[in-house]
Amino acid sequence: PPHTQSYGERSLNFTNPTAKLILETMERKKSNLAVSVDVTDKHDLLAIIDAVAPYVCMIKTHIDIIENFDFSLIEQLQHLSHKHDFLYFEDRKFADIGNTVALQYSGGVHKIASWAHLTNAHPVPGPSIIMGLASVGLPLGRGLLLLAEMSTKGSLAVGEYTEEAVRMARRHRDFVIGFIAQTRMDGVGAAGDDVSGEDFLVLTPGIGLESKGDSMGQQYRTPREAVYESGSDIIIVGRGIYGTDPKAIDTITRQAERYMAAGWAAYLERLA
Ligand code: 6AU
Repeated sequence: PPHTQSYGERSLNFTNPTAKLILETMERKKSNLAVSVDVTDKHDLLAIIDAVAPYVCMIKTHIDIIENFDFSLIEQLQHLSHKHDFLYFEDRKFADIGNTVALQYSGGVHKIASWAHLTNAHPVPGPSIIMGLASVGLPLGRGLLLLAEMSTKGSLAVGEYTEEAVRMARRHRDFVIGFIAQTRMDGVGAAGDDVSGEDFLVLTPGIGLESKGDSMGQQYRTPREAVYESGSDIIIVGRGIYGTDPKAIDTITRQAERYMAAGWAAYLERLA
């Protein structure tokens, strides 16, 4: 089963170039940490990325929350990813018909497909959302994650919905490389199909070492609970790292180092 293989070995389980690059980067940097930098000022965004980048395999953005966005920011983001060897995941959570998501993914002011290696989508519209996004992303070698589960209290993405999300992904392995989920999804909802050797990446948000949640329904588990107990591949950490003061760069750097160590220790424990 994939979660007992090393990240490096698992790059051979995928044909999608972004999936391979993610796994090779994790192996090279010895990091299964993605930092979610949910700040609204582009200067804070760039400063935090520059500080945490040595400890991450991936930076997750919400590019539409940036107040002072202009396209030169994208060039600066790309400079940082080359300097520090990590990938970008734009957490856009597409959820519309194929034609609309293709336009949202390729166009507008953000031109997400031109710079984000990875993005995500809600499976709620059915397979057409994958077809729409793949029409833009596949020729560029991009990857897609489906939201099979959510970290929030009362999430509707459970049971049959989660299983159907996995079946949708299974039919589009060239583009859908994994899930936003709280547990492993290989073989879920297989119903007689041969899924031996199946490998999906599992990226898990809702990670915190101190807090158990926030006042708006977010729920946190530790890196060890996610990676060792639930078989997650990448931990996504936001406020646990950047806290409440985006200018406190030294604290942010120390926290990134700490979450990286916790995530990697849980992975080594899982392999052993
Ligand atoms: O660590 P936090 O709580 O500060 O931030 C978690 C980040 C946020 C959410 O938009 C995102 O992870 N997220 C997602 C994603 C990544 O798709 C899904 C989910 O179920 N829960 C969640 O928090 O940027």
